[in-house]
Formats: sequence, C-alpha cells, structure tokens
Amino acid sequence: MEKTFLMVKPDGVQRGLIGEIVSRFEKKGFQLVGAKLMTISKELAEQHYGEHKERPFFGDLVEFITSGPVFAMVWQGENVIHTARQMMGSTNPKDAVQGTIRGDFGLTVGKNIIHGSDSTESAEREISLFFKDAELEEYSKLINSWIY
Ligand code: RTP
Ligand code: MG
Repeated sequence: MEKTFLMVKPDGVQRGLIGEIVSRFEKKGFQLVGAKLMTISKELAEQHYGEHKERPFFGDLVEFITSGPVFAMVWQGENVIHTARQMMGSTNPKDAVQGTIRGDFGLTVGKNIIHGSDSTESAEREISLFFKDAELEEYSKLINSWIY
C-alpha cells in the first residue's frame, strides 16, 4: 500500500489544527499508520529540507520548522502521495484553492500549516528520516475491504 509522510508544521500545531487536519485525511479514507508530536532538531530539519539548502529562504525555513512541536504522520492508501498534495493545496496559501488545507487556513508561504512528500522517493526518504519501522502499524485486509 502506498505511504506518504505528512506533518502539521509548528504554526498548525499552535493554532490547534491537528484534529482538523487528521480528520480530513481520515474522512477521505486514508489510514493513519504512525504519528508523533515532536520537536525537530536543526540537523533533522536540514536533512529533511536538504533539497532547498541553496535557496535564500533555507535559513528561515529551518528556523521555523524547529521553532516548536510538529505533528509527524505516516498515512497510507491508494495514490495517497498525490492526493494528499492536492488536499494540502499550493505551496503559497495565496494561490491555494479554497477547500484545501492551505487555502482554508494559511496566509503566507513561510507559515503554510502542513508538509507533504512530493514523490515516491521523497516519501520513502522522509518516512525513514522520521520513523522507525516498529513505529508504523499495519491494518488487516478486512478493514481495507470497506474502502476498496
Ligand atoms: P513542503 O515541502 O513544506 O511540503 O512544501 P512544498 O513542497 O509545497 O514547497 P517546497 O518548494 O518544498 O518548499 C518548502 C517550504 O519552503 C517554504 N518556502 N518559502 N519564501 C519563499 O519563497 C518560499 N518558498 C518556499 C514554504 O514554507 C514551503 O512549504
Ligand atoms: Mg516540498
């Protein structure tokens, strides 16, 4: 089953949006297989956002993502990587369609509520950066049969 890494960023946690965000993915039909509230170290933040290390906003991005607790999650389901990105909306909330998480709750690109893996490779990389195998649960086929 396809898996992705999603994370409520420090702004989303402090604004009390964890429940709202978890609820949207649950109602869609995806399954939560791992989750934890944690504060990201500078080292982990630099690894996680390594692809952006030459960008002018990299310092601010690392500072922000380490500034308070995040809610890190692994979700699974058919096409979850792509569909979760659609449910999140565009990177800049000013361009994000209403009905998406960033469209409904975000205002600025630097504080855009949620992170989601953007490809199969980044999902695998990010899941293994944040979670040990033993922290991820499995569901029985019986439960999946209600959805697929
Ligand atoms: P994320 O990785 O956090 O899910 O966001 P994303 O894929 O939609 O966007 P990405 O290009 O990967 O950028 C990562 C985060 O960097 C911040 N950013 N700031 N100031 C700027 O122009 C700028 N551009 C990107 C955003 O917070 C974005 O989520
Ligand atoms: Mg990204």
